[in-house]
Amino acid sequence: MMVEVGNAQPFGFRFDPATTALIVIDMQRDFLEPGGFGEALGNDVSLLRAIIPTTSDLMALCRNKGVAVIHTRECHKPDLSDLPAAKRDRGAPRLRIGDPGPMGRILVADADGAAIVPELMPTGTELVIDKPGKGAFYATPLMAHLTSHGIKSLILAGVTTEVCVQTTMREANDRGFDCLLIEDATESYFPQFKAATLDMVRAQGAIVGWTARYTQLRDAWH
Ligand code: C5J
Repeated sequence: MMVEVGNAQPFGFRFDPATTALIVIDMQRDFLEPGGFGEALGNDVSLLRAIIPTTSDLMALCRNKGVAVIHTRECHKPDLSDLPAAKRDRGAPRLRIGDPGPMGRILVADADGAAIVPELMPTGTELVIDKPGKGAFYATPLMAHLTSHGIKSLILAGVTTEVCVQTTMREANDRGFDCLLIEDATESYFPQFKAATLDMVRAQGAIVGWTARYTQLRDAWH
């Protein structure tokens, strides 16, 4: 049965839970905890931690309704063969990708820092996509997985709004998915970038997709 989030922006978002998945993007210790990559880039990670409770509620809602929860992690192979020099050298952080940090090597797949924060742990059966880029479709099996499961709509959450979340949402939109971004389950180190991203996404009649608050989705989904 179709669900309509009537107060989504810029207008009502309709989806069929049977053909919908939730993608939770990069809720990793390296972005959310002190000592990780986010902090090495000079950011205040406490801003991002604030969305953990809402994201947890969103995951519980989707699990309850039988909607698949897919997680992504931005990380690289231990030999860094999937890390372009242009990415490693950008931003002049205190610690670069692959360098040893307090939580192991920064953004390397088997390091503690690349793990998803304990509060949002995937269940044993949920798909976790490791991605070397900002978008979750680039160099990953995500598209093949969504196609084989008949998914047509995506609910999105995670960090950071203007980087990996927006990139993934744009990739998904170009591939034909209807996307709803949950406003209070996504965050940026820069509040003005988050606000601008939400505006960009829903401008021009949902040119990239829709946004809604968690409670608006929950209340629409009886
Ligand atoms: C960034 C991300 N910001 N997950 N990664 O480098 O948004």
